[in-house]
Amino acid sequence: TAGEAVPVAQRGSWTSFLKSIASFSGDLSSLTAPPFILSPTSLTEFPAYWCERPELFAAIADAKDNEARALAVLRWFISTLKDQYTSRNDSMGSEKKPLNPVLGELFYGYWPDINNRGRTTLLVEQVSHHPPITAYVIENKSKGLKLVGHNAQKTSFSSGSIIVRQIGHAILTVSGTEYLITLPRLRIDGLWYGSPYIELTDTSYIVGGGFLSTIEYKGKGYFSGKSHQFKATVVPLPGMGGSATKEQVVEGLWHDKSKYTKGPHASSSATESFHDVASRQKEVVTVVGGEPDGSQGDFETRKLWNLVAKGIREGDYEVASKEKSRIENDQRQMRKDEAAEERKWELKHFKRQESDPLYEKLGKMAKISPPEEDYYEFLANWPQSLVSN
Ligand code: CLR
Repeated sequence: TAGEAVPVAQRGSWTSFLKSIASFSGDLSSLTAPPFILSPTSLTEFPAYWCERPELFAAIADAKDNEARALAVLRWFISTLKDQYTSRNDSMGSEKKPLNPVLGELFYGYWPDINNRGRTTLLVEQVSHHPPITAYVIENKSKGLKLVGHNAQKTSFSSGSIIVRQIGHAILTVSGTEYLITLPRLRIDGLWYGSPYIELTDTSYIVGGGFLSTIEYKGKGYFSGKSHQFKATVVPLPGMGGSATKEQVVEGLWHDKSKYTKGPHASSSATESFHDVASRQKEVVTVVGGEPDGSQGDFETRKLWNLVAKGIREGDYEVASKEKSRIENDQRQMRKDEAAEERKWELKHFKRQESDPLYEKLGKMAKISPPEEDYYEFLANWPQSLVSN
């Protein structure tokens, strides 16, 4: 039945929320949703999902040749999907509506150096509010690894589901070699019952270092009867020095296990496993304040949203919505003041660039569309508290 998972008192507002999504496309973040579906976490925290298995990230640097490195990048990428797309279901029972970051919102953290994997640092800034755009950097300096990216979403509604097209891309640099990473499309199902969950669809790409990985996503009933299926095909790019292997295929479930189904690792009598997400515990990021003394500034996400998050967690929605309105009013006032004084809000860590030559160059090799995208250049100004910690 409709709204099965919705508290009885909120069923009416859930139905009107669904109606408003259905007759609307664009920026979902601005729609008012009933309390039961609110998450206490801002979208600025989401880039941490890229590195919750830090040793798999570090392993990219240890690969012995281009082919092994392409597979290591793919393995790390696949390992992030469970955290990116199913972790709210695990921690909160369903997908929820994250807090909509304010312009200039910040999030800093790190994963410690354990077993010589190196220390990995994270920096996130909300670089646009309308539409919401989040830029981030994840760096493991001792391994020569850096991931810089930004993301935004275009949403639409189709036969009862929310379709989310991800805008933006990431560039992974491995000691001077660049990989372009594009992002899958999402379908949010389970809305009718009030228990949303994500299925990935379409195709995403990883291209660089002489190889192209094409990752196809399917839900129940395509390659098998299970949810969260993927099939990744890894091929050497023409004119990149050649490789003995023509094509390798990996298939499985992105939130669980996958194995090689074509290529040298699959041809032996015992097919090798490619990845098993459950074989490693995820490690949440350690949050660090960006102020010189290591405390959090007013725009750092956990401090900014503290009372809203507390209200949501404790079911005190009156406090939550009062605080949320206060933050939004402050924002409106800031924009007004800027307009009156003819100045613009200045980003702290990034500079927007109209086009990204790396995206164009690498994207062309894989015929990725759109052929051009903008990007946010990292100004390489890590807060001191994060560097020396
Ligand atoms: C943000 C970038 C991350 C991956 C990711 C995971 C979940 C996505 C989120 C992105 C964007 C916002 C999102 C969310 C799931 C639900 C939420 C699409 C892509 C929307 C705005 C909320 C819909 C409301 C229903 C849940 C009721 O790397």
